[in-house]
Amino acid sequence: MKKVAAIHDLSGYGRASLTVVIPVLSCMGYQVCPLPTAVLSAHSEFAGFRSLDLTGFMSEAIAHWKSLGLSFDAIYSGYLASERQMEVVEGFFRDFGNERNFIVVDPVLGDHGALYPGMTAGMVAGMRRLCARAGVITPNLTEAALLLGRDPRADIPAGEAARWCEELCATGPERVIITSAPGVNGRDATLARDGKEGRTWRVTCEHVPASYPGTGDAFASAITGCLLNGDTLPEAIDRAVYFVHAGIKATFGHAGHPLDGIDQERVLHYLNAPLPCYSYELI
Ligand code: PXL
Repeated sequence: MKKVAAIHDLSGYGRASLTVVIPVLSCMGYQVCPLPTAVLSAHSEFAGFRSLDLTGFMSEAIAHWKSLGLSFDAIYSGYLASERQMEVVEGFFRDFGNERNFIVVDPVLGDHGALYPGMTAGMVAGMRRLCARAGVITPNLTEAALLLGRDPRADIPAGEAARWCEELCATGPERVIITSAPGVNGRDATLARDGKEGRTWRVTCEHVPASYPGTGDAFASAITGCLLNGDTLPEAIDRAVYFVHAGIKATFGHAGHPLDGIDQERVLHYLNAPLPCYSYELI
């Protein structure tokens, strides 16, 4: 059984982080080993959320894992609750990263042109350092702009995000995947650059006029599972987009509260279904 160290928070309400990461990767047949970064009453887009920072506990848990001699096939980090945590996670990458596994960093910082509540400039800098040590990073368009020091509120033309993938690759990660980028004809694009191969891929899908927190976690978890499965980079983004889009459509059809996230429970089986067709393109 392949094992994934999952460094994310546990949000009690509103599907995000570990409540998304664990079901997606378990459903794909991987053992998830959570290293919780914080416990929240609900994800941070709910006003008045309460958060318990677990930075001190993380160091103790890591020391215990080292004493157990654990190893992982993938290391996958997401929402971190403090600048100090970024250093702890950097240490984790140094201690547990090796030539037989890979590191995925989902640089959870913000969306729709703004930082999430509680995120600071120092945390953006810390996330940049973590991304430099990762094999794969999965920023949304806002996070890509923040990592590159650009204005996250600026509208960008279709095509610009592909250049951002190249720029982000030059900062360290071998593979850069940018989600929620503008595509042509009003479609949404997901772009993936393999820096070693020097190729950039694109998958587009219909734009759905709704926004659900946690879709980035569903996407990055599916990417991690697909790469563990041996998918190529374009196959992985194709499958992850297919799954997340199914989740969005399953949710968009009813009048539930968008902050509850996507109805993943109704679409988890898509993760193990054959793709109806490939839609990736080389750009
Ligand atoms: O989906 C990313 C995420 C993870 N964890 C927490 C969040 C968010 C996004 O809002 O608030 C606590």
